Amino acid sequence: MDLRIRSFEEYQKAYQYSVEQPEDFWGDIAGNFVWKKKWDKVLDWNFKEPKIKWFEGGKLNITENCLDRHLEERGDEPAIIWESNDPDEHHRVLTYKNLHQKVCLFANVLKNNGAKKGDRICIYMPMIPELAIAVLACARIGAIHSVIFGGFSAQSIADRIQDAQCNIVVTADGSFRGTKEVGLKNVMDDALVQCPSVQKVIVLTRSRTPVSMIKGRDVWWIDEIHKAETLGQVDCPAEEMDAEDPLFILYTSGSTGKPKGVVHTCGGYMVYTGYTFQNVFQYNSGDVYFCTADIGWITGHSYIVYGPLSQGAATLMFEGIPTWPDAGRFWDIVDKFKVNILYTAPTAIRSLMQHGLSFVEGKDLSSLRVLGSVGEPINEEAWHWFNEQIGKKKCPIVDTWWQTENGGILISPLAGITPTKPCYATLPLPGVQPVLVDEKGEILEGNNVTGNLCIKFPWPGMLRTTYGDHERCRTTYFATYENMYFTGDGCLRDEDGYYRITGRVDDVINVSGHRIGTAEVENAINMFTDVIESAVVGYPHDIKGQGLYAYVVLSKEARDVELTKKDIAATVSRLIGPIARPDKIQFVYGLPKTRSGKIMRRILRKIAEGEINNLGDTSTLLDPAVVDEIKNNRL
Ligand code: 6R9
Repeated sequence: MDLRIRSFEEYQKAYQYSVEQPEDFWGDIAGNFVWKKKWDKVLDWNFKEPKIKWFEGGKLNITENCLDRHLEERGDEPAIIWESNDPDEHHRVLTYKNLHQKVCLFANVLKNNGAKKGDRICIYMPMIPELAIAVLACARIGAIHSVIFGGFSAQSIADRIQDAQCNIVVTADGSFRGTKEVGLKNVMDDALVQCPSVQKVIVLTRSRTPVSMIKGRDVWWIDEIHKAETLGQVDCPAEEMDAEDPLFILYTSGSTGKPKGVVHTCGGYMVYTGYTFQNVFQYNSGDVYFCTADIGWITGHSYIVYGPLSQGAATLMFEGIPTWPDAGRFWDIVDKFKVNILYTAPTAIRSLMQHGLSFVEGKDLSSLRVLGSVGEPINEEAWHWFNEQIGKKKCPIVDTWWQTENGGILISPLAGITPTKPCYATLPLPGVQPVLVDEKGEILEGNNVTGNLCIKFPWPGMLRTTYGDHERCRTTYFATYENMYFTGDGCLRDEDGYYRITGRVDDVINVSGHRIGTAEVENAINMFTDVIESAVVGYPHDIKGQGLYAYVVLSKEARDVELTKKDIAATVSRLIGPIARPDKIQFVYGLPKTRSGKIMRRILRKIAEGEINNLGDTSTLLDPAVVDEIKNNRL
């Protein structure tokens, strides 16, 4: 069976087949990939433990699918097209041949520095081709990569490196973002003080930011490449991996505790990202595909690197930001490279919208055929602007809903095939069985219902565990409702059976498409010297989708209120990273609590949203007077 769905009837057929005979369906799809040895059993699962095994007994290496298998047919075609932060720096094109060579060479560098199959390798790099090369080189030798987004603090990096016990770090001196130069190696050095497991740090030169290099531990990327070349280590056989061997760890925030290391495995993840890339975007050979995400997030893993490359696509990587040198940068890139498929985030669309149409006018966007959105619910205004001003009403918009834990897109239109509706992720992809449940866990049948979104059957790209703590994986995702994966999202199914995601129903806040756990931010705020306690909630934000609103109780009156707020924000930045800085901080005398001491976030959320006349029942509060004080002083 061919991977590609070409009509709505084909979609319906594939969907039915995938539900009635999931093992046959996914076995057929997996047949489109290169395996060193075929699997013995397509699926073995229960959501109780949970235990999820796809393609058991199958042997493969994902990089053979992303690189080697394309060499003959499209070795000289672009694999990665790279656009610098600086529009005056020449762009780079890496063909499949180039990329294959560079990955093999760097894989040997990793080996020369002690890397082995199963090792965890931390990657903290700018959005340059070497980041993708490092990721693929890990996969080549069977090491498990853990990519950390460039905006995280030293403390967050240290937490992640310790959790995974990484022995090697790959980083760069610094990165460029707009007019800013951001140090990476020095942040990493601060983290490494707490990370005795790290034996080697490989440092790429990008920004020429001065860095410290520790003898015996730190080595330059370029020197190591030269060494490997001198030794003639140009080839690197792809390590034979079990379908269920881990491919990577990616940390993500939940409603409680520290971020969890979501684990994805080689076989299922490969099949799922390749299949969904083909079908959602309807990629045609020769198309230029541009996903504006950062490889530090799951969207970058699945839809800049693995999905597109396994399908032989030309994937465009952009180092900079959408608003520099001006708010027309995305459109310049589309024009320059004749981009056919553009996959971006609502927060970017809203921010560009706000700058006005002058940045769109005069740009040739006629190459665009498909537009995509991901990361958070897209509001109606942004959807229409994207459709009219960018797609000129001729490009289908695929509003793709999925999560880090899912590996790939779960609910989305197929471009040009599924009729779209503004703000709707529409229908599940083949193999995905969504259900809506009410608070009690009853399944809501039929249409025109709203509930919590769960998935009742496994799909190949789903997480297998959370690193080092399987029980946490069970309690977070599989214990809320029996025999179902719980997404944490609220959702509506309309009269046509179309799905519309309404947002998180747990204590996770989606700021500019980044998941931030309220507990994490509260813990950081509470580390500030004069803070007794705090509560963080989300509120609607014009550009970011949601902003962070912090209510803080101080032990003594702040000497300088504004400065203290800045100090608290700086503390959060230091402990988590700038992405978690609260947008608003309100000092309060107390938090609204029930008699059992539980903070009533519902009330705080309403106040932050400005709905102060509709707070609902406050009679169970220990001290209802605190609510008036908070209301009167709201920001
Ligand atoms: C891929 C990614 C996951 C959370 C998810 C949901 C929100 C993502 C969405 C969407 C509405 C969409 N989300 N895509 N909400 N419509 N098309 O973003 O993963 O960073 O783990 O975030 O993002 O709330 O639960 P991740």
